[in-house]
Amino acid sequence: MLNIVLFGPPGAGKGTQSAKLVEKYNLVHLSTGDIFRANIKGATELGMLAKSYMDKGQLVPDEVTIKMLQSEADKHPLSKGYIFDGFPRTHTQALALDHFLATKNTGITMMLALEVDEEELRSRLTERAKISGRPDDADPKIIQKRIEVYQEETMPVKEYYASQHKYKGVHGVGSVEDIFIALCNEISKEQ
Ligand code: B4P
Repeated sequence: MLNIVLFGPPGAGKGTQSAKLVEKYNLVHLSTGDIFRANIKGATELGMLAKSYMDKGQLVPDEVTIKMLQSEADKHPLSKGYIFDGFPRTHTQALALDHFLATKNTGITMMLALEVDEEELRSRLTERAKISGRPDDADPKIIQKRIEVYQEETMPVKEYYASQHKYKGVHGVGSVEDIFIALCNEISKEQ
């Protein structure tokens, strides 16, 4: 199986690149952000809970996120592999993901990380706010909070995969196509 963690700060282009990668490699796309937003739209109990964190730029609690991710992954038992987009975002989530994949006799192949500077992130999210309708993009203070949460809670996940020699960083500024080619080059080294 090809199991990829697509990693990067808010607005790095995880969603953008995942869409292209799932098509090329025929993988199942699991985006925790997208699943939360679908639940918010459907006004489910999970959606209401997630919204209360997301609107403040905070992470949704691990327990809820992990349970939701596993139940979504279980809906695709015949998959050739997964792209985990925006998950894991904490060390606890990373451990849970390894444990979950081990029960299926598989594991993470690699972490692909989109490396983008803060200035560019702020500009992209502010731009996206004009069309996304996302409350977490609309307020510069919330964008700043998301970047800080990323640095404090999510960055340590990089070390977790780097220590297993699975971290592959890619420069995430440039055209969507050029970044996609760089990601594909990293994947081809593993195949
Ligand atoms: P996510 O939905 O994961 O979203 P994101 O980090 O904001 O964006 P992404 O990196 O996917 O950027 P995109 O491609 O859209 O998270 C939202 C929230 O959900 C989190 O803050 C958290 O509260 C919660 N959450 C999610 N997962 C969680 C977890 N595991 N645990 C706890 N909480 C969790 O790109 C951004 C913009 O840039 C777009 O407008 C795009 O068009 C543009 N863009 C992309 N590539 C570009 C390029 N090369 N050049 C210029 N612009 C580009």
